[in-house]
Amino acid sequence: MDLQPLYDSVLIGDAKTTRSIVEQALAEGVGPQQLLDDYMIPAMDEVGRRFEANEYFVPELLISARAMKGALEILRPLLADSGSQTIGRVIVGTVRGDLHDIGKNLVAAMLEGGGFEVVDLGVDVPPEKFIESIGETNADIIAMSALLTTTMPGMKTTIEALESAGIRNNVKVIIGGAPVTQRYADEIGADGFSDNASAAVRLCRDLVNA
Ligand code: B12
Repeated sequence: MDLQPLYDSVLIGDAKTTRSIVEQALAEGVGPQQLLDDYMIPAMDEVGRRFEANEYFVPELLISARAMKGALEILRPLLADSGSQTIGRVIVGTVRGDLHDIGKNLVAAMLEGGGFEVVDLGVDVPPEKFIESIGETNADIIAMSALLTTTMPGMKTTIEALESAGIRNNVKVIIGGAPVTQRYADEIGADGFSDNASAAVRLCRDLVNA
């Protein structure tokens, strides 16, 4: 099956076509991970490149994101469908001021698929909410996402808040999102970083020694 139209439909934000190609590809036996890695994520990267080059503007970003999210609703249960038992609990969230959630949702879905229980706090999550959630869930790991250079400092603030609350040693912290780097993770004292959702699962497994 030629899947180039999947790339094109995310790129132009055609949600209906995106969903129907995904459904058809799955029915023909194409794996959900391949659809994401080879077509859908590259299309979002191209959306970002066009935005940077002033060829796309916010409305185009929004409609491409809507197409991506619609198809992710179909893929998410498949990514999560591993049937394995819980090996740890992870709180995921996009930091304060940041509304980007496609990458965060992918990380959450892959973690569920990798056998973790996921508590998803959504987007625009302030440090207090991460801390409150540790108390409520007794999670092993906090996974923070940021897509804006202006919101990345929220990761540092959250780690500082964990320290002030005296619970920094009770929980591992991992970070990610397009502008985030290993260097930044080291700088703010995070326990791990990865630039993609599959590696995030390996990272969490290492951190809980699973
Ligand atoms: C879609 C999109 C939007 C959508 C978001 C919709 C949604 N529900 O998420 C909308 C239209 C709302 C949007 C808004 C804005 N956006 Co925007 N957006 C994007 C775009 C095109 C794609 C992001 C995306 O979904 N990528 C696909 C996912 C799969 O990739 P990802 O998020 O990087 O995630 C992967 C990894 O990073 C990693 N990962 C992610 N999180 C985590 C967490 C952990 C713990 C780990 C381990 C790994 C990990 O795993 C993921 C899967 O492999 C990017 C460009 C880009 N290429 O990044 C710009 C981009 C992020 N946006 C940008 C900007 C400027 C904005 C706005 C300020 C625009 C405006 N003027 O209003 C607003 C800000 C709104 C806000 N307050 O958050 C800039 C940021 C520039 C900067 N340096 O800060 C970018 C880079 C575009 C650009 N090139 O200029 N945006």
